[in-house]
Amino acid sequence: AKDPVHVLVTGAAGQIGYALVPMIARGVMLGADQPVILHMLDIPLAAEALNGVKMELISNNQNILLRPGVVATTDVVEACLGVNIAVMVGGFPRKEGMERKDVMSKNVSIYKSQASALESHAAANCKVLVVANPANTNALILKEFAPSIPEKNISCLTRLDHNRALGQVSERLSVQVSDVKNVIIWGNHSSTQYPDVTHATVKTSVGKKAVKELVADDAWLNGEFISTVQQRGAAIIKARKFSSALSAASSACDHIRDWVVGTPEGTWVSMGVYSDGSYDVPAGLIYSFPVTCKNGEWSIVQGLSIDEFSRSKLDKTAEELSEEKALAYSCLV
Ligand code: NAX
Repeated sequence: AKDPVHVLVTGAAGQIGYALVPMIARGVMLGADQPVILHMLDIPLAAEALNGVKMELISNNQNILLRPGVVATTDVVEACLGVNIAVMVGGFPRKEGMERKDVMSKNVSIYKSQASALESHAAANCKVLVVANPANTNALILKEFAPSIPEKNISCLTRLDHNRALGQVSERLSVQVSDVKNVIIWGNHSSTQYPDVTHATVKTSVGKKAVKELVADDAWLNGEFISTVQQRGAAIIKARKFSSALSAASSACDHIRDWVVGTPEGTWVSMGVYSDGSYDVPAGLIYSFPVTCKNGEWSIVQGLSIDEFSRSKLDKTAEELSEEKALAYSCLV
């Protein structure tokens, strides 16, 4: 039998946590043959709710992967002990009337301290996925304060946006979403993100076709398509009165699974990763790029053509991330 993998979920008593932990327990993230030990962290205010989640997991006999155990705690050190994969969902939400700087400051202090706990107590080569907003900048702070975790191991979630873009194309063309591939989310997980279909394709009965050619409506692709993907999170809040949870949880599983198991040949996905200056994106930002994964490592897809329209979109979202970075650093002093 395989050795169990320790998976940390922070904010596990929250909405996304409640959708995510059963998925992990059922093998959606790492496969049905991979035993998992779940480490669930939340704050003292949510301790009772967290314990309730633990009770539900334990009473669900189908959760065979959980037999080795569930850790539910409000102690960040206990939560981080020996973790191989950390999914950081806990954070401070923006509340009505709060300044951007105040929200940033709360999250900077959370991610600074959780970085230190992971740095000291996680397993060597721990992979980190930050989901909590501002996801890219929280990941950057985590990277800064966990210097012994390789920067290649720290990422943020833009796979939900990627999946939303695939979904929009599949609806528009009335094709299976699994036949659509190679959309790209560039930049920030915010409304400045750039969902790009320039290189996206659809599998058809007569071979692979470009999405641009099949849709044949640049006004839609450069307009409504982009804004729908950018605004999808807000639309779901409006409809559901809560933010997206099941799609966020399922995308987090997609992100980790592809990272660990590898992306299929000829397919790339979007991940927020530490920029090395590819595509003239400033180095030192956590920015969403097209990546392929192999042997547990991602690499940025190189050599894609970027037209003028795309260039300005890539730059705009980079600018926002540079501003967020400056704001985050101003909270540290
Ligand atoms: P909830 O408010 O339901 O849950 C958050 C949980 O985090 C709460 O239980 C809270 O007690 C806990 N928490 C707060 N501070 C903590 C700390 N220091 N340590 C551990 N736990 C802590 O929010 P939910 O809807 O689950 O969303 C979680 C985060 O995901 C939010 O920041 C949200 O903005 C972000 N999202 C990111 C997405 C992405 O694609 N990157 C999409 C979905 C989601 O909006």
